Amino acid sequence: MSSRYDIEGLLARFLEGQTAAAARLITVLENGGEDAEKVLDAIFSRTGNAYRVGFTGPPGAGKSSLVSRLARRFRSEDAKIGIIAIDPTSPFSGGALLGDRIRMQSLFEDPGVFVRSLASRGSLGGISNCTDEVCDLMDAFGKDMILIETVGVGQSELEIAEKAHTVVVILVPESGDGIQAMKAGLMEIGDIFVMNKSDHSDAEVAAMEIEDSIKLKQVPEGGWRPLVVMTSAKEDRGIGDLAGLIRKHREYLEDNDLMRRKRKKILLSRVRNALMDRMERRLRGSEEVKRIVSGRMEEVYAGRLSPYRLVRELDGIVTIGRSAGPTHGE
Ligand SMILES: Nc1nc2c(ncn2[C@@H]2O[C@H](COP(=O)(O)OP(=O)(O)OP(=O)(O)O)[C@@H](O)[C@H]2O)c(=O)[nH]1
Ligand SMILES: [Mg+2]
Repeated sequence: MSSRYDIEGLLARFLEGQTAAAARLITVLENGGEDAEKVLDAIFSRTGNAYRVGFTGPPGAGKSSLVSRLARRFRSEDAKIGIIAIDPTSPFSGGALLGDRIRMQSLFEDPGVFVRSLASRGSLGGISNCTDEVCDLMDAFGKDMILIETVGVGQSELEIAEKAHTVVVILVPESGDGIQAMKAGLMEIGDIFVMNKSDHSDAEVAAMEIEDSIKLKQVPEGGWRPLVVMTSAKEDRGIGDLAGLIRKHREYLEDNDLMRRKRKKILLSRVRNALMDRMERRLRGSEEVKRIVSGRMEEVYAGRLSPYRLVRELDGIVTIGRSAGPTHGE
């Protein structure tokens, strides 16, 4: 199969540190398929160094504003930063619901900050299908820290906990966010809770509510009890405190050998997912399976053959792996 891209050329320029090549390779990853796999194979040995921080919270809480402030802060300490902003796919949710959202792309002219938006899997928010892969690419590109912003509206954003070393949950004083956060399971995944927009009244009370619910949380001996910090991205306050807490959580993971364990866990689940993905693609693409299934369905409809029996028969007949189907993203 001929490639749409000059992968070798792009990789060579990527290894020279060319941002344009990195951006192009992310597009290759987003499109999936054999090209994406080729890229991932080539860069894998260079990954495993970047520290990933996930930011989640309700729409408009100030995630992008805070991530931008933090990125500047880390840059002043000379860290190379990658930012992944996961945007809702639907054009409808972009306007009214999200209001005057801050777009990060335009905020940075600094080549030490690499910003990329990815389309989310769900139309309201959550994670993108290729978050791990794009993190790998930024990691291999030499980024020390990767900041990932997801919109916390459903369940899928909880997956950020499997991709980030530290999860920061951003809440705002208004609209009973604290209660919402607990309901949505954010309480379980947050390592750090931020009460942003502390320039508004009620921020202190709201932060104390969060503190109270964290006190009730069961944390095993020697485990991490989430910390709370108040910030104002607008007035540039509390950013140093937040950066300090992220560092503290990182030290906790390092001191308890949790970084290595987390990496192993992530890699194991990636192998599982890639395997399932591949098997499914092959199965879907198999003409033999299609032919046999459609040929026998009348018997199933008539009640003479159970679905399970049909699948057992298929299991014996089909050699999964010979007929590769269309690859994902095509
Ligand atoms: N008063 C006040 N406004 C803020 C603060 N932080 C962000 N904002 C404003 O809140 C609005 C939303 O900020 P964003 O940073 O886009 O929020 P977000 O969480 O990234 O939003 P989505 O990505 O759309 O979910 C913008 O108008 C910001 O200027 C803050 O600390 N105080
Ligand atoms: Mg945002």
